[in-house]
Amino acid sequence: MRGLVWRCGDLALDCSERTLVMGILNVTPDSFSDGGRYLDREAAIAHGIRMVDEGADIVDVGGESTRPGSDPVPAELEAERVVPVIEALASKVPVPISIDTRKASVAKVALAAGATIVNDVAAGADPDMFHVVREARAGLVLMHMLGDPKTMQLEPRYDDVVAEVKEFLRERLEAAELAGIEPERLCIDPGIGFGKTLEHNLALLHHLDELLELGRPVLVGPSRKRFIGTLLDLPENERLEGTAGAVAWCAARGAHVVRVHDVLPIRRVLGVVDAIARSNGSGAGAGSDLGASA
Ligand code: PMM
Repeated sequence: MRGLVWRCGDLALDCSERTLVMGILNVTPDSFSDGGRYLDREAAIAHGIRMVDEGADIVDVGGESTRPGSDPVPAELEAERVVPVIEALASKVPVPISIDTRKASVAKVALAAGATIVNDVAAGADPDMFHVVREARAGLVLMHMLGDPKTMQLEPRYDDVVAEVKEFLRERLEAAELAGIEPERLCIDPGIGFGKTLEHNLALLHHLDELLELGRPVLVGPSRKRFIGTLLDLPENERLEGTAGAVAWCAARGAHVVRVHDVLPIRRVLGVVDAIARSNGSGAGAGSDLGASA
Protein backbone atom coordinates (compact mmCIF):
# COMPACT_ATOMS: atom_id res chain seq x y z
CA MET A 1 0.00 0.00 0.00
CA ARG A 2 1.63 3.26 -1.15
CA GLY A 3 2.22 6.08 1.29
CA LEU A 4 1.07 4.24 4.41
CA VAL A 5 2.52 5.86 7.53
CA TRP A 6 2.38 4.92 11.19
CA ARG A 7 2.74 7.89 13.52
CA CYS A 8 4.47 7.45 16.87
CA GLY A 9 5.06 10.65 18.83
CA ASP A 10 6.57 13.13 16.37
CA LEU A 11 7.85 10.39 14.09
CA ALA A 12 6.14 9.02 10.98
CA LEU A 13 7.26 5.48 10.16
CA ASP A 14 7.06 4.80 6.44
CA CYS A 15 5.35 1.42 6.07
CA SER A 16 5.41 1.22 2.30
CA GLU A 17 9.12 1.37 1.39
CA ARG A 18 10.13 -1.92 3.04
CA THR A 19 8.99 -4.30 5.75
CA LEU A 20 9.85 -2.92 9.18
CA VAL A 21 11.49 -5.08 11.84
CA MET A 22 10.42 -4.87 15.47
CA GLY A 23 13.12 -6.49 17.62
CA ILE A 24 11.94 -8.31 20.76
CA LEU A 25 13.46 -7.46 24.14
CA ASN A 26 11.77 -9.42 26.92
CA VAL A 27 12.89 -8.27 30.36
CA THR A 28 11.16 -11.25 31.96
CA PRO A 29 12.19 -14.46 33.75
CA ASP A 30 9.69 -16.62 31.87
CA SER A 31 9.03 -15.59 28.23
CA PHE A 32 8.79 -18.69 26.12
CA SER A 33 11.98 -18.36 24.14
CA ASP A 34 14.22 -15.72 25.72
CA GLY A 35 12.87 -15.68 29.29
CA GLY A 36 15.60 -14.92 31.85
CA ARG A 37 18.24 -13.87 29.33
CA TYR A 38 17.68 -10.14 29.63
CA LEU A 39 16.39 -9.80 33.18
CA ASP A 40 19.75 -8.24 33.98
CA ARG A 41 19.38 -4.55 33.11
CA GLU A 42 22.76 -4.07 31.46
CA ALA A 43 22.34 -7.23 29.37
CA ALA A 44 18.91 -6.00 28.25
CA ILE A 45 20.22 -2.59 27.24
CA ALA A 46 23.16 -4.11 25.38
CA HIS A 47 20.83 -6.46 23.52
CA GLY A 48 18.54 -3.58 22.53
CA ILE A 49 21.50 -1.64 21.13
CA ARG A 50 22.73 -4.75 19.31
CA MET A 51 19.34 -5.27 17.65
CA VAL A 52 19.34 -1.68 16.39
CA ASP A 53 22.88 -2.14 15.04
CA GLU A 54 21.57 -5.23 13.25
CA GLY A 55 18.79 -3.24 11.60
CA ALA A 56 15.80 -3.18 13.96
CA ASP A 57 13.40 -0.34 13.13
CA ILE A 58 11.65 -0.57 16.51
CA VAL A 59 12.69 -2.14 19.83
CA ASP A 60 9.79 -3.76 21.69
CA VAL A 61 10.41 -3.92 25.45
CA GLY A 62 8.21 -6.21 27.56
CA GLY A 63 8.13 -6.92 31.28
CA GLU A 64 5.31 -9.46 31.44
CA SER A 65 5.36 -12.80 29.70
CA THR A 66 2.19 -13.61 27.78
CA ARG A 67 3.18 -17.21 27.06
CA PRO A 68 0.26 -19.65 27.21
CA GLY A 69 -0.61 -20.49 30.81
CA SER A 70 1.37 -17.58 32.30
CA ASP A 71 0.15 -15.63 35.32
CA PRO A 72 -0.18 -11.85 35.27
CA VAL A 73 2.62 -9.76 36.78
CA PRO A 74 1.81 -6.89 39.20
CA ALA A 75 2.04 -3.48 37.48
CA GLU A 76 4.76 -2.24 39.85
CA LEU A 77 7.05 -5.17 39.08
CA GLU A 78 6.40 -4.90 35.34
CA ALA A 79 7.20 -1.18 35.40
CA GLU A 80 10.31 -1.76 37.52
CA ARG A 81 11.63 -4.17 34.89
CA VAL A 82 11.01 -2.05 31.81
CA VAL A 83 11.37 1.62 32.78
CA PRO A 84 15.17 1.72 33.39
CA VAL A 85 15.76 -0.23 30.17
CA ILE A 86 13.52 2.10 28.14
CA GLU A 87 15.12 5.19 29.69
CA ALA A 88 18.61 3.99 28.80
CA LEU A 89 17.68 2.85 25.29
CA ALA A 90 15.77 6.05 24.48
CA SER A 91 18.95 8.05 24.92
CA LYS A 92 21.14 5.54 23.08
CA VAL A 93 19.21 4.39 19.99
CA PRO A 94 17.73 6.44 17.14
CA VAL A 95 14.67 4.20 16.61
CA PRO A 96 11.29 4.21 18.37
CA ILE A 97 10.85 2.04 21.44
CA SER A 98 7.58 0.25 22.08
CA ILE A 99 6.28 -1.01 25.38
CA ASP A 100 4.65 -4.43 25.21
CA THR A 101 2.00 -4.23 27.92
CA ARG A 102 -1.70 -4.71 28.62
CA LYS A 103 -1.70 -2.24 31.50
CA ALA A 104 -2.38 1.47 31.05
CA SER A 105 -0.39 2.30 34.19
CA VAL A 106 2.71 0.54 32.81
CA ALA A 107 2.19 2.14 29.38
CA LYS A 108 2.04 5.56 31.03
CA VAL A 109 5.38 5.29 32.86
CA ALA A 110 7.01 3.63 29.84
CA LEU A 111 5.89 6.48 27.57
CA ALA A 112 7.18 9.01 30.13
CA ALA A 113 10.51 7.13 30.07
CA GLY A 114 10.84 7.55 26.31
CA ALA A 115 8.76 4.87 24.57
CA THR A 116 6.60 6.19 21.72
CA ILE A 117 4.58 3.07 20.85
CA VAL A 118 2.30 0.92 23.01
CA ASN A 119 2.13 -2.70 21.87
CA ASP A 120 -1.08 -3.84 23.55
CA VAL A 121 -1.77 -7.56 23.18
CA ALA A 122 -5.17 -6.94 24.80
CA ALA A 123 -6.11 -4.25 22.23
CA GLY A 124 -7.21 -1.60 24.71
CA ALA A 125 -9.05 -3.84 27.20
CA ASP A 126 -7.73 -1.70 30.08
CA PRO A 127 -10.28 1.14 30.22
CA ASP A 128 -7.52 3.76 30.64
CA MET A 129 -5.31 2.55 27.79
CA PHE A 130 -6.72 4.66 24.95
CA HIS A 131 -6.59 7.79 27.10
CA VAL A 132 -2.93 7.18 27.99
CA VAL A 133 -2.02 6.60 24.34
CA ARG A 134 -3.91 9.66 23.15
CA GLU A 135 -2.36 11.98 25.75
CA ALA A 136 1.16 10.83 24.82
CA ARG A 137 0.42 10.97 21.06
CA ALA A 138 1.88 7.47 20.92
CA GLY A 139 1.53 4.81 18.25
CA LEU A 140 -0.59 1.81 19.25
CA VAL A 141 -0.62 -1.84 18.21
CA LEU A 142 -4.04 -3.47 18.61
CA MET A 143 -3.59 -7.25 18.76
CA HIS A 144 -6.21 -9.98 18.73
CA MET A 145 -6.19 -12.47 21.58
CA LEU A 146 -8.92 -14.94 22.50
CA GLY A 147 -9.38 -14.77 26.28
CA ASP A 148 -6.20 -14.20 28.30
CA PRO A 149 -2.75 -15.83 28.39
CA LYS A 150 -3.73 -18.10 31.30
CA THR A 151 -6.53 -19.82 29.38
CA MET A 152 -6.19 -18.89 25.69
CA GLN A 153 -4.78 -22.20 24.46
CA LEU A 154 -7.50 -24.33 26.13
CA GLU A 155 -9.42 -25.46 23.06
CA PRO A 156 -9.74 -22.14 21.20
CA ARG A 157 -12.78 -22.19 18.89
CA TYR A 158 -14.00 -20.01 16.04
CA ASP A 159 -16.68 -20.46 13.39
CA ASP A 160 -14.53 -18.48 10.95
CA VAL A 161 -11.23 -17.40 12.47
CA VAL A 162 -10.28 -14.94 9.72
CA ALA A 163 -13.66 -13.17 9.71
CA GLU A 164 -13.81 -13.05 13.51
CA VAL A 165 -10.30 -11.69 13.97
CA LYS A 166 -10.91 -9.13 11.23
CA GLU A 167 -14.19 -8.02 12.82
CA PHE A 168 -12.55 -7.77 16.24
CA LEU A 169 -9.73 -5.60 14.85
CA ARG A 170 -12.18 -3.42 12.92
CA GLU A 171 -14.15 -2.85 16.13
CA ARG A 172 -11.01 -2.03 18.16
CA LEU A 173 -9.81 0.42 15.48
CA GLU A 174 -13.19 2.16 15.70
CA ALA A 175 -13.10 2.20 19.50
CA ALA A 176 -9.60 3.70 19.52
CA GLU A 177 -10.64 6.39 17.05
CA LEU A 178 -13.78 7.15 19.05
CA ALA A 179 -11.52 7.61 22.07
CA GLY A 180 -9.68 10.32 20.14
CA ILE A 181 -6.63 8.45 18.82
CA GLU A 182 -5.77 9.51 15.28
CA PRO A 183 -6.15 6.63 12.79
CA GLU A 184 -2.57 7.15 11.60
CA ARG A 185 -1.32 6.11 15.04
CA LEU A 186 -2.93 2.67 14.84
CA CYS A 187 -1.49 -0.66 13.71
CA ILE A 188 -3.21 -4.08 13.82
CA ASP A 189 -1.99 -7.61 14.55
CA PRO A 190 -3.80 -10.98 14.23
CA GLY A 191 -2.01 -12.29 17.34
CA ILE A 192 -0.35 -15.46 16.10
CA GLY A 193 -0.54 -18.08 18.88
CA PHE A 194 -2.85 -16.09 21.14
CA GLY A 195 -5.84 -18.42 21.49
CA LYS A 196 -5.24 -20.18 18.16
CA THR A 197 -4.60 -23.72 17.01
CA LEU A 198 -2.11 -24.55 14.28
CA GLU A 199 -4.94 -24.41 11.71
CA HIS A 200 -6.14 -21.03 13.01
CA ASN A 201 -2.63 -19.60 12.73
CA LEU A 202 -2.18 -20.94 9.21
CA ALA A 203 -5.55 -19.57 8.10
CA LEU A 204 -4.73 -16.10 9.46
CA LEU A 205 -1.35 -16.07 7.74
CA HIS A 206 -2.89 -17.38 4.51
CA HIS A 207 -5.50 -14.61 4.51
CA LEU A 208 -3.38 -11.63 5.57
CA ASP A 209 -4.94 -9.74 2.67
CA GLU A 210 -8.20 -9.63 4.63
CA LEU A 211 -6.52 -7.66 7.41
CA LEU A 212 -4.78 -5.36 4.92
CA GLU A 213 -8.27 -4.32 3.81
CA LEU A 214 -8.70 -2.53 7.14
CA GLY A 215 -6.33 0.13 5.77
CA ARG A 216 -3.82 0.23 8.62
CA PRO A 217 -0.31 -1.25 8.92
CA VAL A 218 -0.38 -4.95 9.74
CA LEU A 219 2.15 -6.34 12.23
CA VAL A 220 2.77 -10.09 12.50
CA GLY A 221 4.66 -11.89 15.28
CA PRO A 222 5.52 -15.46 14.21
CA SER A 223 8.99 -15.56 15.79
CA ARG A 224 9.94 -18.99 17.20
CA LYS A 225 6.30 -19.70 17.99
CA ARG A 226 4.76 -23.05 18.70
CA PHE A 227 3.12 -23.43 15.27
CA ILE A 228 6.62 -23.48 13.78
CA GLY A 229 7.74 -26.05 16.34
CA THR A 230 4.70 -28.18 15.51
CA LEU A 231 5.26 -27.98 11.75
CA LEU A 232 8.97 -28.79 11.97
CA ASP A 233 9.05 -30.77 15.22
CA LEU A 234 11.77 -28.50 16.58
CA PRO A 235 12.38 -26.80 19.95
CA GLU A 236 12.33 -23.02 20.42
CA ASN A 237 16.06 -22.56 19.89
CA GLU A 238 15.89 -24.23 16.46
CA ARG A 239 13.07 -22.28 14.88
CA LEU A 240 15.01 -19.57 13.03
CA GLU A 241 14.54 -21.01 9.54
CA GLY A 242 10.86 -21.64 10.22
CA THR A 243 10.51 -18.07 11.45
CA ALA A 244 12.27 -16.85 8.30
CA GLY A 245 9.81 -18.82 6.17
CA ALA A 246 6.83 -17.28 7.94
CA VAL A 247 8.35 -13.79 7.74
CA ALA A 248 9.05 -14.18 4.02
CA TRP A 249 5.45 -15.23 3.44
CA CYS A 250 4.10 -12.31 5.47
CA ALA A 251 6.32 -9.76 3.74
CA ALA A 252 5.44 -11.09 0.29
CA ARG A 253 1.75 -10.88 1.16
CA GLY A 254 2.09 -7.25 2.25
CA ALA A 255 2.62 -7.26 6.03
CA HIS A 256 4.21 -3.99 7.13
CA VAL A 257 5.98 -4.94 10.37
CA VAL A 258 7.36 -8.24 11.67
CA ARG A 259 8.13 -8.78 15.35
CA VAL A 260 11.17 -11.06 15.71
CA HIS A 261 13.92 -12.19 18.07
CA ASP A 262 16.64 -12.68 15.42
CA VAL A 263 17.01 -9.29 13.80
CA LEU A 264 20.12 -9.78 11.67
CA PRO A 265 19.06 -12.91 9.72
CA ILE A 266 15.51 -11.64 9.33
CA ARG A 267 16.72 -8.30 7.94
CA ARG A 268 18.69 -10.27 5.35
CA VAL A 269 15.65 -12.34 4.42
CA LEU A 270 13.61 -9.17 4.05
CA GLY A 271 16.29 -7.46 1.96
CA VAL A 272 15.61 -10.06 -0.72
CA VAL A 273 11.86 -10.54 -0.27
CA ASP A 274 11.17 -6.80 -0.26
CA ALA A 275 13.27 -6.28 -3.41
CA ILE A 276 11.28 -8.94 -5.28
CA ALA A 277 7.94 -7.75 -3.94
CA ARG A 278 8.65 -4.13 -4.83
CA SER A 279 10.30 -4.67 -8.21
CA ASN A 280 8.12 -3.56 -11.08
CA GLY A 281 8.25 -7.09 -12.42
CA SER A 282 9.26 -6.03 -15.94
CA GLY A 283 13.00 -6.62 -15.68
CA ALA A 284 13.53 -3.01 -16.73
CA GLY A 285 14.68 -0.08 -14.63
CA ALA A 286 17.78 1.16 -12.89
CA GLY A 287 20.07 -1.89 -12.72
CA SER A 288 22.86 -2.08 -10.20
CA ASP A 289 23.85 -5.66 -10.82
CA LEU A 290 26.11 -5.54 -13.88
CA GLY A 291 28.94 -7.34 -12.15
CA ALA A 292 26.86 -10.07 -10.58
CA SER A 293 27.73 -13.61 -11.54
CA ALA A 294 24.57 -15.39 -10.50
N1 PMM B 1 3.77 -12.14 20.70
C1 PMM B 1 4.28 -12.19 21.94
C2 PMM B 1 4.34 -11.03 22.75
N2 PMM B 1 3.90 -9.84 22.27
N3 PMM B 1 2.96 -8.57 20.53
C3 PMM B 1 2.45 -8.48 19.31
N4 PMM B 1 2.01 -7.31 18.83
N5 PMM B 1 2.34 -9.59 18.49
C4 PMM B 1 2.75 -10.83 18.90
O1 PMM B 1 2.61 -11.79 18.14
C5 PMM B 1 3.31 -10.94 20.21
C6 PMM B 1 3.40 -9.78 21.01
C7 PMM B 1 4.78 -13.49 22.49
O2 PMM B 1 6.09 -13.72 22.07
P1 PMM B 1 7.39 -13.42 23.01
O3 PMM B 1 7.13 -14.09 24.34
O4 PMM B 1 8.53 -14.01 22.28
O5 PMM B 1 7.55 -11.95 23.18
